[in-house]
Amino acid sequence: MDKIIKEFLNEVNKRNQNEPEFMQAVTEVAETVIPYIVKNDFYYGQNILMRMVEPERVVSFRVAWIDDQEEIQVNRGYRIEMNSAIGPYKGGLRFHPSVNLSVLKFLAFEQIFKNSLTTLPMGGGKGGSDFNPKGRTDTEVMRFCQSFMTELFRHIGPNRDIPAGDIGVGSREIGYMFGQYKRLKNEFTGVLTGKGISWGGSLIRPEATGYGVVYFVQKMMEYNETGLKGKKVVISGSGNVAQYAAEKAIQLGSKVLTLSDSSGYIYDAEGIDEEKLAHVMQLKNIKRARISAYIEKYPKAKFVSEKSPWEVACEVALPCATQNELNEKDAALLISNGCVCVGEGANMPSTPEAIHQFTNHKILYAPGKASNAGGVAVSGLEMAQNSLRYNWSREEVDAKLQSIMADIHKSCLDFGKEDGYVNYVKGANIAGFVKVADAMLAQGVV
Ligand code: NDP
Ligand code: 2IT
Repeated sequence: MDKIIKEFLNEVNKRNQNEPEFMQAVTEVAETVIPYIVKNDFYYGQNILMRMVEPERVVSFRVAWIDDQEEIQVNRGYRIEMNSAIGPYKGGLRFHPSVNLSVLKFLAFEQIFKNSLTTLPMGGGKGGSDFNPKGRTDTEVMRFCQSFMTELFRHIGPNRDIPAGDIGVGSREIGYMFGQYKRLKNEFTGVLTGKGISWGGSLIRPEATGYGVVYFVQKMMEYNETGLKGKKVVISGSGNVAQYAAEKAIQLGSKVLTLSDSSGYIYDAEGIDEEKLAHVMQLKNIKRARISAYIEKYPKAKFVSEKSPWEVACEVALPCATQNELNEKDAALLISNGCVCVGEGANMPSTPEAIHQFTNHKILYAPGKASNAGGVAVSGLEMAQNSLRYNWSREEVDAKLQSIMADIHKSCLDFGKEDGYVNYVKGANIAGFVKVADAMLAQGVV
């Protein structure tokens, strides 16, 4: 088996040189899905995984715009249309200086499996730009978004490809891009998700990824006959996903000890409560400040610069910042300090070595494509509401989100049970694969 996997990965690597993040995501899937394919005549011999790792289409384009100093800036924009077997391409847009082809291909590839797990009809895609919104004024961000959409608009559409937010793309950016799309097409459609409530957005979409992570973690804990109440929770990041993961964890009675950004982390031993979290949201979303500003209002907390929060003892860890932010050493430290559960809010935040630590020690570990699927799931619900020309209440959307997260948990159990342990990586990868592979095989050699 190892030989078959190795040969497959060598072949993929030959075609995708210098794409380490993409190869990392493909390797994790290949290691769990190839043994399943080999055991199942229906999938064997169809070159199905090789077809899945090849994007259906990659678009790369110039984004030129003028900054406030009247300097001409040039960025690169992308859209990776990875797989449309079960629905139109769906996935976020990331604006961050680290964005490149490898990062977006890994995200688009993960998105295929994640979207399949949601049970909703969405294919996989991802896009973005190496534009850095940090420190830019609102008008600069608007001009960038308008220029970006002036090219992207011809590749997307409500039945073709429906982008949303990701790192660096929140409601402000979605608004500017939606406005430009509407001008260019003269059509008011659900072409983006994460829209504002008064112009086609869904209630609970801002909360969905973070809430979904915590609903999933709660399911894992319940399966192990425990729960989140009273548990110490360590969270990285302080953006959209981290904020709402913290909110739901607090609501369910756990003690949230940390939040972070790329400069370091804050540790509040008394716990970040709802009032403190409201202050964080004000700092991050309105003032666009750094997380270190937290200690100005709460001086009993401490700010630890240039470090990640995995050194803080906890029962539950929720990495909600970015890829490869939790390495083998961090994983070993978490486990030796008593961590029993890791739920990924970010995409691929744990390195392969860290994942081996979690699975070797048999602690509960959920990969992002399962535990952070709540965001895209509610995006799917936003698309459904746009098509219906109707809005569901907060309670209705939240109930659907909870039921989708419970279904994803069940799919992971169906395919991931291994003598007394649930391997959620295997469960998520195989469950996600089966639906997409079945659709591709039914559609001929595509
Ligand atoms: P935001 O832009 O709202 O927040 C990102 C957070 O992560 C910030 O605190 C940021 O800190 C930190 N961060 C980003 N890059 C780095 C880095 N290189 N090193 C350390 N910290 C970093 O993004 P989201 O909260 O939306 O996204 C967070 C993660 O969740 C991403 O992996 C994303 O792909 C994933 N995700 C998001 C979904 C969504 O619906 N938004 C859905 C599913 C997954 P700083 O400000 O210093 O950069
Ligand atoms: O990684 C993700 O799932 C997202 N950034 C959300 C994608 C979406 O279309 O809502």
